Amino acid sequence: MTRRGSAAGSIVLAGVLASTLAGGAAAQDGAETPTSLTVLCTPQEDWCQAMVAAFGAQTGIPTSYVRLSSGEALARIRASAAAPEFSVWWGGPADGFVAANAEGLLEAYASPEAAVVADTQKDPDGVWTGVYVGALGLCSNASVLQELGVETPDSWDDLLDPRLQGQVAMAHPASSGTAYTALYTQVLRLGGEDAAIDFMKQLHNNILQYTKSGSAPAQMAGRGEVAVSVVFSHDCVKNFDEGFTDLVVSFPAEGTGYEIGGVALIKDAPEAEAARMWIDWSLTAAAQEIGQTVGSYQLPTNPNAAVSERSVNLADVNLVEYDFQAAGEARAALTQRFEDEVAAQPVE
Ligand code: S7P
Repeated sequence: MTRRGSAAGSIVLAGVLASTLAGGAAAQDGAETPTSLTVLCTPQEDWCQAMVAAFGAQTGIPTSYVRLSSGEALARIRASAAAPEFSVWWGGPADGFVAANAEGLLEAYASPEAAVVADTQKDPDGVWTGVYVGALGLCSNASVLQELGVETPDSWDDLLDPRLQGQVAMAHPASSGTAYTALYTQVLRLGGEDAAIDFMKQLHNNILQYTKSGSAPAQMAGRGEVAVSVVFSHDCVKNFDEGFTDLVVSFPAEGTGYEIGGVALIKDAPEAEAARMWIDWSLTAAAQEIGQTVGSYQLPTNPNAAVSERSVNLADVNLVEYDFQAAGEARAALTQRFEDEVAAQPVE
């Protein structure tokens, strides 16, 4: 089921009726119900819409959102730090939250609902809390691969095949949390930033385009514009289900990265009470089951939430030991290196 709102990018749910203030979304005792909430939302547009609609209906708080990729979100929070535009940031890999926190842009909030979330999926100081998990995969167009005579890739090195020149798409790590996960995965599997940049330089020869948003490359593969895209596997599944039936997911056998999608309170949030209510609610099982109603099959962090059969089974995937703190701290310098040493260079 896909629910769509009236406007792309931002919607306001004016005049929604309050139902029960239950399930992790109650105003504090004696406090008046907040009058508005603006969410900075990083996952897919239809998931953002479904989330704000459900939260608004449950709490009676008119809730709006702006959808931005991780790097753009970080830049917007930074730019509006003196008078924050948003109160809560929901979604996007946790290393983006670590990077924001390093700049003093977030405020710790240890939600009582976070107790059920594994310690490995939340910041020990309550700066960010995991709301979903997803694995980085390769999303290929089977027909295009067949035309090229190339097998479905199941290794990072398979992407360097000269027959794939101009046939690979991924996002730019500066704008996209997905692509930054891909870049930092190379650091972890190859043992350092220099080796990661070297790998990306080789891959650059096969890249058709670096997109702004992390999921756009899956659509490019779906349309047959490229043979392979580097995306979170759930974004490949979503595009398959939406009609791009040539798509096939695979995982690099030597190890792939993963994300913990986070939620955090923005420093000096203008709607701090409503933002805390959003955080509490987004950690409940009911809220974490909304994604699958719009074809977003990230794994919930609340162990009581139902898991879709369309979600990846992480036990089947060889994951690198992703260090979100180190990845977040390295983000600014490493994305600059990527821009200077990889993206800005001509194809050899
Ligand atoms: O589409 C859902 C999702 O893949 O989007 C988030 C992603 O980081 C946002 O897009 P960018 O790569 O453009 O930043 C993921 O957290 C989420 O799983």
